[in-house]
Amino acid sequence: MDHVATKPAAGTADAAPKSAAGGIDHQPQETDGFQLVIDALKLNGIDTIYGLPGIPITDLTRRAQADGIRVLSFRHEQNAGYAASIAGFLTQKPGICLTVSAPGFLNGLNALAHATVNCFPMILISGSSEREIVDLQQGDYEEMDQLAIAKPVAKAAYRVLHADDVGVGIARAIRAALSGRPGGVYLDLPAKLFAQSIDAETAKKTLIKVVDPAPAQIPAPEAVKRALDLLKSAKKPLIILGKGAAYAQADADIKALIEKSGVPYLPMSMAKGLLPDTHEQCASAARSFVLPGADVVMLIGARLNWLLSHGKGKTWGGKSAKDWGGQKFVQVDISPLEADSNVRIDAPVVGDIPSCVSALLAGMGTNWPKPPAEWLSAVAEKRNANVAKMAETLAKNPSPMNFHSALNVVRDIVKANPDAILVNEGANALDFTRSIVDMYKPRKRIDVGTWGIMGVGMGYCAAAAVTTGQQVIAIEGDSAFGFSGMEVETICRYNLPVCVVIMNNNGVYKGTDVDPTGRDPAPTVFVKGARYEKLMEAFGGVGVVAATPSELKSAMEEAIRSRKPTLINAVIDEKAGTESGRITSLNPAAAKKK
Ligand code: ADP
Ligand code: TPW
Ligand code: MG
Repeated sequence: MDHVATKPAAGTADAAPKSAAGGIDHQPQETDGFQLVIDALKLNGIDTIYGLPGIPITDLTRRAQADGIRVLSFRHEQNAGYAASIAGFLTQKPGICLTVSAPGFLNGLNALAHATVNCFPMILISGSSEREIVDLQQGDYEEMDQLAIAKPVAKAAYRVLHADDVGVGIARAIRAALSGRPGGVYLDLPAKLFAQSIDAETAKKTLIKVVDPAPAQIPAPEAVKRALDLLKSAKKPLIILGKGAAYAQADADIKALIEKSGVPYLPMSMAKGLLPDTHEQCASAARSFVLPGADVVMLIGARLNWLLSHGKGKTWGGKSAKDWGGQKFVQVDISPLEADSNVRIDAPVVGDIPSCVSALLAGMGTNWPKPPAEWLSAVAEKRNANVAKMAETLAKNPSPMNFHSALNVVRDIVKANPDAILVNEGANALDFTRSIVDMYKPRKRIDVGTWGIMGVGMGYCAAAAVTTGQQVIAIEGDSAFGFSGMEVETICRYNLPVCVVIMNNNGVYKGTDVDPTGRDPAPTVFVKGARYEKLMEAFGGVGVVAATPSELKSAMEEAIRSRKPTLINAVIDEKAGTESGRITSLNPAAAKKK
């Protein structure tokens, strides 16, 4: 296929004149910056752009669409950016977010930073103003030195000034986003670039189809052996799977590694479902037992950041907040800088996860010893006790509905629809969903990620629906939903199979706070009994209020049956939540409040 579409050189008629013989005359054909960007993206298999039009990229969105790229237009760039970032996670292709200059760029920047922090491949492409005017600070329309501002939050940042550099610019952006540890890349395209004309034949030669954009990184045999020796020596081993393992798409080998080793494993939030959460080796329900109890821990695509209490302190059995719990760590990661970031890593295995996991599997041979039965039965006992305790709580049917009784319904719906993608954000709405709703397949749970940010919700829903074609179920705190709520119009416009469930407890964490002075609503509360479902109805989707588990169940079932955009306003007891969900301890004011 010829990827360089051409247009007649300026001054010629639209249709090229026929020669006497009936063939096309060989006149020089020209192309332009707009077209080269589109051609370069298509040449590299990029089929979707998430963006928001305006000067100078409006025609880029139109022409990309006309050329067969799917262009999803959002109501705010932040949501387009989050969509692009998670498209990158789900597909291993960089998600593309396209914005206008200064304010549009800044709106997209949050998502670029998010992609970098979460190790998702994404490219933020922003139009920008005239370089000469920006650099002399002469006050151009939307003047801003965008490249400089993007750099600190991007894995890489580039600017293309000339049409014959578009091919290199896009190739570098793709390589930077995908190779090694994936991340967010910024590509600055000044307005003048788009209008530049260039001979089409010459231009075609400048385009680059990136060869092997995420090259395998094979771990050293001695690193693999060191890791296996350590794991074999363990009396109480544990494996932790992170979202890097989910991203890597080495699902069969990861399952084989876990099962061959017999080691209990903990999935981090977005690694849930790599193996079904109901797997007998899954230790999620015994988390606070296995973390301090383990003697050797193998991390696969998971960082020892705050989400794992930095590998030390009381969570890990240490005596005080910074005290080491005594665990030895194996860390499988593509980034050679990750080891020793928080505690000593005794066996770093640096490489891409598919290569590392297959090398580990090969090294384990055929008669790998199972971990001591004592450890396995202690973990199983703890897990079973906690599961039984949770089942009791879930079986209760309080009025008004609480998080547990509502999520008990969601849990059954997800079990019956294991291919559906679950989007999740909020505080209590996040923490309870993560622990109550089991996942059964890889990359089916996408959430607030490394920063614990609110606002990913509707962008994630759109990208998940578009990239996978699957039903999407979003479990949203009422506050969390508000950050991207206007995108229900986008979801309706593209008629995406998204069912949004708002856990509506009238506020951030809960809805009961009051202003001690009596003047205003408290900072954490919203309008009581807000009718979020009407927002969906405003754009032609289905809105439902669910005040009981059975109402929630039938509304969710109908949404999944019809695949219509649906918003269910699940009325939750406003007293039900706790401050900051499960991370109250990170709150500096929390101690004072008591
Ligand atoms: P979680 O939040 O689930 O614990 P993190 O985002 O902290 O996961 O960690 C993901 C890790 O996975 C990062 O350190 C990243 O370098 C690593 N990673 C991402 N992709 C790959 C890959 N293909 N191969 C190896 N490691 C990867
Ligand atoms: C971009 C701080 C963490 S959780 C949360 C906020 C505002 C909302 C919690 O209320 P919600 O959930 O969603 O109703 P629930 O079930 O507990 O009532 N701004 C950003 N990110 C974060 N994390 C915050 C603010 C925050
Ligand atoms: Mg709330």
